[in-house]
Amino acid sequence: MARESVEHLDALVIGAGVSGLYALHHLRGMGLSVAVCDGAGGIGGTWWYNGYPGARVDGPGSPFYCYTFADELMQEWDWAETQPSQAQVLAYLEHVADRFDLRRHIRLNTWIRNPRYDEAAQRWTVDTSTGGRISAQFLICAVGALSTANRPDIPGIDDFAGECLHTGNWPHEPVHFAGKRVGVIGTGSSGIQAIPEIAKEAAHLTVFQRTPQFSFPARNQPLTAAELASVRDNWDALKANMRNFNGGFPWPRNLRTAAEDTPAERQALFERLWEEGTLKFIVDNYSDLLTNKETNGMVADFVRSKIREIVRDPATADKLMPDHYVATKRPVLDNGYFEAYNRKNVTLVDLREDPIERITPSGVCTATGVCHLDMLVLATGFDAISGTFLRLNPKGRAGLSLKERWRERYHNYLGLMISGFPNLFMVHGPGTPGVLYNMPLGAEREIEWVGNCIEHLRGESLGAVEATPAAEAAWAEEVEGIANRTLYPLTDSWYTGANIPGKPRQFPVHLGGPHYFERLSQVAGSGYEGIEFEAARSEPQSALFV
Ligand code: N01
Repeated sequence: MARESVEHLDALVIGAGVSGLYALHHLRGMGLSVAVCDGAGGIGGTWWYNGYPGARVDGPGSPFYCYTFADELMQEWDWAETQPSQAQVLAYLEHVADRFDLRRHIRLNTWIRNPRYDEAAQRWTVDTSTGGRISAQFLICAVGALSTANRPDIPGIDDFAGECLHTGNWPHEPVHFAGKRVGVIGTGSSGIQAIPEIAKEAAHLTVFQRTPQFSFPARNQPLTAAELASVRDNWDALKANMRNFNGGFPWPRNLRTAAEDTPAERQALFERLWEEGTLKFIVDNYSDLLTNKETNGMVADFVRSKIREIVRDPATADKLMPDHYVATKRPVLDNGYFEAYNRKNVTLVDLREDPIERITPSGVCTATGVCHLDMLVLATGFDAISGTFLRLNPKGRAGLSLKERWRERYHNYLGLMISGFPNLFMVHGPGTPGVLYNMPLGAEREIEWVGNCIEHLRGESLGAVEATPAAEAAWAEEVEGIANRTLYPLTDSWYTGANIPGKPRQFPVHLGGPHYFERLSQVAGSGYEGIEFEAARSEPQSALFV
């Protein structure tokens, strides 16, 4: 390709989801020339891809899954439900893109390929799927923590003759279940949201469950005008609380431990939280839920008793009994999941006692027989957190690929930088609070820090910025040290990488909540401890794009 055809930018953002949209807004606002490329046909990232029936925000409640950078967004956008649907969140992101004139710097249907660092130029070069080549001083990987769908390696899966859809890559055309025999493999958040909706329409639904899940009532309901007005009136205080409280939502956690209450008080708390619904069942539960096996066991017993109350057939209820520590797999919220098993057209197959042997053109063959199906829905999750960075596989100093660098561990500093990969920043990468924090708010805060770091570099006329290996080692100890004080690492989950065969086992989420962001401030305030800046080797390339 001719040298002249290379486009020069200050920053290239990969991904037009929640993080990429804000990265564009923030970095462009700093005066940088920025473009966003995304392989999808629309903006929204995760919210563009996951349009399966029942998909909705499964956090502690609306309208706090949102950006905070512009107050007018909260004042102008009418959130309609306490657990907004995928369509509502996508519409909100479309509104943000229009409101802040982001679209002119976003290129859709454009995959980034072969990112490589040029040590002499101190810049990244990438090829695009549309035949272009871009050179950028900074590469911002806003590629998503749950964006590489996990298609299970079940023998015969490609032979299935009916429609085979993955929840994480759902078609944008209407999908019809009426009159069909549908199979769903997977009972994580996506499967549990989709199952009650598919059951309402399908002739028959067979659910293939490998691990039973703890799921709590979402209790989705309309957000009233009075509730929204109250949030708007108190937005400054609520916004401050979102930053101060664990998880990035504006409610303090319950500070009591289970041992401080009597059995009757504990039962009353669990009942109240169950009735209230939303992820508050976890957030407002006892503070030692995730550190004390006994407390966790009490909560587990309570949820199991609720499953038995809801599911009428005792044999089906038995199969639905979860046996891991509550909330050490991502807690699930549902709108009628357990109730769906009371329908005549829903069957549960417990893969622990009746494993899938293969998929045939006509259905799923388990140890005990064949289940004939017209449609198969794979709700089998994602190669989470590290997966999409590895798929991008940037090549840093001396051509070292990320796949080689991360062969055994996801080395990183602050979850934002990787030694050997100068001028590359991750958003919601391994080592950030990412998936266990309010993701739009977390993205804003991570990107603000990245912006400050870039401003520092440019202010000092430096050319490159890079984490040191020593800082990475200390960071790994910090992240793991916090995780090891909890029950999380004891469970096989997508957090630990156990859902992907061959993936290194590592708990890559910083569980410090607001403490993580204090650490970011400390690092910047100390003159970027753990980070090396390199003198500029040449005059900055003039930006050809504004
Ligand atoms: O994926 P999952 P998900 N054979 O990995 C099973 C977020 N999210 O898409 O547990 C049979 O949780 C697997 O079984 P097991 C949220 O953070 C947010 O549901 O590994 N089964 C499991 O049951 C969530 O946690 C929203 O034994 C197989 C399921 O498939 C994350 O995304 C909505 C299998 C996968 O569950 C991922 O959720 C939805 C196999 N070969 C999701 N392979 C919001 O609304 C896997 N499974 C914000």
